[in-house]
Amino acid sequence: MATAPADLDIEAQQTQTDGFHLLIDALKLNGVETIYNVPGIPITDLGRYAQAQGLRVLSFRHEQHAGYAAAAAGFLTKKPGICMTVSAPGFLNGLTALAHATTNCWPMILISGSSEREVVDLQRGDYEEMDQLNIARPHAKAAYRILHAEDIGLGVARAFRAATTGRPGGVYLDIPGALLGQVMDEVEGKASLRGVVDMNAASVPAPAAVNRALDVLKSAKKPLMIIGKGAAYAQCDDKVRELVETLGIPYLPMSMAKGLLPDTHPLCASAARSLVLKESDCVFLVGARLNWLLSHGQGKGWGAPGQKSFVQIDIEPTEMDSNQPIAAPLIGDIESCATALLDAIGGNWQKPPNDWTDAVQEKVETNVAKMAPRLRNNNSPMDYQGALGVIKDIMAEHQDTILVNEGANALDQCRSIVDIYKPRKRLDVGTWGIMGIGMGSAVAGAVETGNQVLCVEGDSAFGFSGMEVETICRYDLPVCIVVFNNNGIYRGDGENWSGGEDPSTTVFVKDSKYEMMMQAFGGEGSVATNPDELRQQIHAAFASRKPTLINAMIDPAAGKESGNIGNLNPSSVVAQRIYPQAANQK
Ligand code: ADP
Ligand code: TZD
Ligand code: MG
Repeated sequence: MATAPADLDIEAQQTQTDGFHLLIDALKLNGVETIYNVPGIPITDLGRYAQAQGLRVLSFRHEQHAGYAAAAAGFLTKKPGICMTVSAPGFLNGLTALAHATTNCWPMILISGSSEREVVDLQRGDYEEMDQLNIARPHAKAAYRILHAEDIGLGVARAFRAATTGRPGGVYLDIPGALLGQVMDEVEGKASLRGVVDMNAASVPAPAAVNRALDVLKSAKKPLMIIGKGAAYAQCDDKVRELVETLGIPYLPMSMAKGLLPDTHPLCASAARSLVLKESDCVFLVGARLNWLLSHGQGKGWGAPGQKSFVQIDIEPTEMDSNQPIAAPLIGDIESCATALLDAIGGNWQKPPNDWTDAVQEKVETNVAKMAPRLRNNNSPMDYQGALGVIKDIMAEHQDTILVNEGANALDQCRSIVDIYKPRKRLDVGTWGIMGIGMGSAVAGAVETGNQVLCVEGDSAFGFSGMEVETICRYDLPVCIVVFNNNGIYRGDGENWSGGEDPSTTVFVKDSKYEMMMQAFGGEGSVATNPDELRQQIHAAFASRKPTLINAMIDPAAGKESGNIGNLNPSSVVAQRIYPQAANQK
């Protein structure tokens, strides 16, 4: 049984350990190397001791960004990313990121200190009082609280198992401050810890399901694969590639699956997206959900209703039929499913008819050729194509670079223009399309891989996490941030339709000097007014590997309202009548 330190005499203390060290050892036993953290009561010493015990503890300026870093680390490494926060407000700041991890099916553990249970539960008004466990529960895959030092091993094991096994997600672990100070016998304490065995346990599909899937795929004349970030997460890159190439089916990579196969692969149909979504008669989803990002598999862009049959690989059984009827569900992990499919195929597979694959290839070539000259302009101020033409070249030259991307136009255009060549090299706004993942993802990208990071950030998007530039400088990370500065959200030329003096709701201070934010902390800051300057400045940043921010001046009139998803905005019948300016501004 755990006891409070005051009850022990000095001699006994020599053979005791405490909650702090049991928790650190439990994390280490489960493979944790890095903690993304913001210190404060009651976890300040937990961070210090963890650092002293050989963990890398990176402190951020705001918990949300520590959390986004942990979420991205989960995606990149297939192990839970760990975020550590103080109670109530720190916890809530981190919770957004935990919900983001859960939504994206990434493993993450949010460890938050909490106040005195006895005081919180009677609502007596403790320092940073909050019933955190109950608040976390609906936003997490699982949520646990550890009350006794001897349960630390159990609680941590539960958290790792829940975060990783099956569909991954975010787990909340509530650590009342008093737990950290509890003591128990060191030998017993050590024996109470558990390392989770087979964390990402395989889940093998039933043979009948494999045969059914192959039958549906065989009967297709115009099949299409859609590969999602679940497949990138699964880290069975060679198997996925073998599956695509054996089947010979054109594929669309979802945003964070770009690079799982190089975007320049002959079967990549990204540049023929509209054609393949509309014309295909069978869609094979591999670690991708038919959610809003794919218009739920319906609507004009998907061709006539009932035209397609669906095959889907997913580790989560309830994903099947969540939007369209799935003719052949393959419930299992991607590696096991791909292996089973390839084994069942053996050497016996008839690739799809040439008229389909040729038509797709032709459309890809036409569209790529049409876009090419637009990416070569040297306009000043820049448009998105001119600036992204440079980024495209840089990513082709430096294929291990991790590209972090957020914004509206800055996101949508970058996703379609910039090719990715290797798996898990693109970190972006994910399933929610959130702004603010930028600097946290950049830190995780640099720390978890050691690779150069290049951030393409809308000026609004950057603002959500801009203060973490100090974090990037403090740890001297090889991060080059390009702020696409068009003076605002979507566009920088919005007007206040009341005629009043306040700026429009979507514009910022004109020509803001974002580069000075980097200079303030000792990094390199510069301004690029045309694509040639941008190229030169990114080359310099990559050569030095110094924290760099390039303020890239984009034409304020170049963007579209909400980028590619303006259609999701509700429309007002009154507006069309009384704000004639609205027509000019979109
Ligand atoms: P995207 O946004 O790229 O389309 P989603 O996040 O919508 O991708 O979908 C990812 C899917 O992958 C989720 O439904 C998740 O359950 C699934 N998934 C995650 N890991 C694995 C895995 N190892 N094997 C199979 N499916 C997985
Ligand atoms: N808040 C959060 C957390 N997520 C969001 N997605 C939004 C607000 C709404 N939003 C977008 O969807 S994109 C965007 C916001 C505020 C910024 C777009 O402006 P930008 O990019 O400067 O980042 P462009 O290049 O000007 O379009
Ligand atoms: Mg902008």
